[in-house]
Amino acid sequence: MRQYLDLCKHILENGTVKEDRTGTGTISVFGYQMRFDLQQGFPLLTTKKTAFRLIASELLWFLKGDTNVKTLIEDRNPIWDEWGFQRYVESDEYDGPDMSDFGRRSQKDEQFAVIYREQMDIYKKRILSDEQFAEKYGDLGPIYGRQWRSWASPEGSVDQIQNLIDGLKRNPDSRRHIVSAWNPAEVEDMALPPCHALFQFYVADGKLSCQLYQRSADVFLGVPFNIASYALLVHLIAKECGYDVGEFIHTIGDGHIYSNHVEQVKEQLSREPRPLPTLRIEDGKSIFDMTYEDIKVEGYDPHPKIKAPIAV
Ligand code: UFP
Repeated sequence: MRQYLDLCKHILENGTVKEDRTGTGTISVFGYQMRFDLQQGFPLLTTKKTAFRLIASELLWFLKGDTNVKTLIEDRNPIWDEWGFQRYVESDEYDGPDMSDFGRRSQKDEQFAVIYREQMDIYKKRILSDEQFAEKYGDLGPIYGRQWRSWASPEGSVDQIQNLIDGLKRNPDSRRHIVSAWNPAEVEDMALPPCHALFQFYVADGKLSCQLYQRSADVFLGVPFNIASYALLVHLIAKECGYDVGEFIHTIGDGHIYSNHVEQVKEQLSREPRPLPTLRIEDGKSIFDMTYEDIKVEGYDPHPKIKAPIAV
């Protein structure tokens, strides 16, 4: 994963100090591209331990068209917890302690962090036990799952993933194998406007490739997940359509390192990358019916985890 370390180095050396929505501050570049040949191994970061189980569970959740955090909480996957929680604490129904700006405050104020964790725990337990509550406060709005599987149209809805699979089988040479999560009419209603906004698939020599346009990329926390998630998507779609895997091409818009991740990034740059793991997907299931237990990485031997605060 030299490609990833090169991106980190490129930002540290060429980036501009830039303010951002979360108030954390970043070093940022605009426009960057990485290529991963998926025949050379599965691109899961080896310079820090990266939780593949969470990545697989989130991708399968997108592919099922699900937009409710309940499924992820059932999978013990915390990736979207903050976004669901935010919807609840900003609603009229919430009457607990003040949770405004909980992301930043819980990082700076240990006393507040304890109360925040308590409230988050209550929220998650209620999502799991109270169906009506989950329907109302677990839903993250028309995010990826909705746009991928049922983009609203005047005639009903468009299943972009099914269309992609059908198109790749029927007409591999087409230059129109595109899926967009960026629905301008609905961006306002989403818990988080899509970061991985649009992707295109491509078939040549029996191999399937994908290029992603990611408008905004948190290089330390988000990007290792995004790379592995799209590499997995290529494997899944390739299996479904009967192709070998080709390349994943990752094109980034605003690529940034948050100011409170700089030390962690430098720590990673001091580590030597290790051989990439490989991926094994159980046979016999459609990609829409899989669970994360059907997907395994093998031979993954990363350097230890590196902790860093997330900017909400
Ligand atoms: N982010 C990623 N990858 C993702 C995702 C979020 O890097 O898959 F969902 C980061 C990018 C940015 C923040 O730091 O989350 C989103 O903020 P904004 O909408 O202001 O770009």
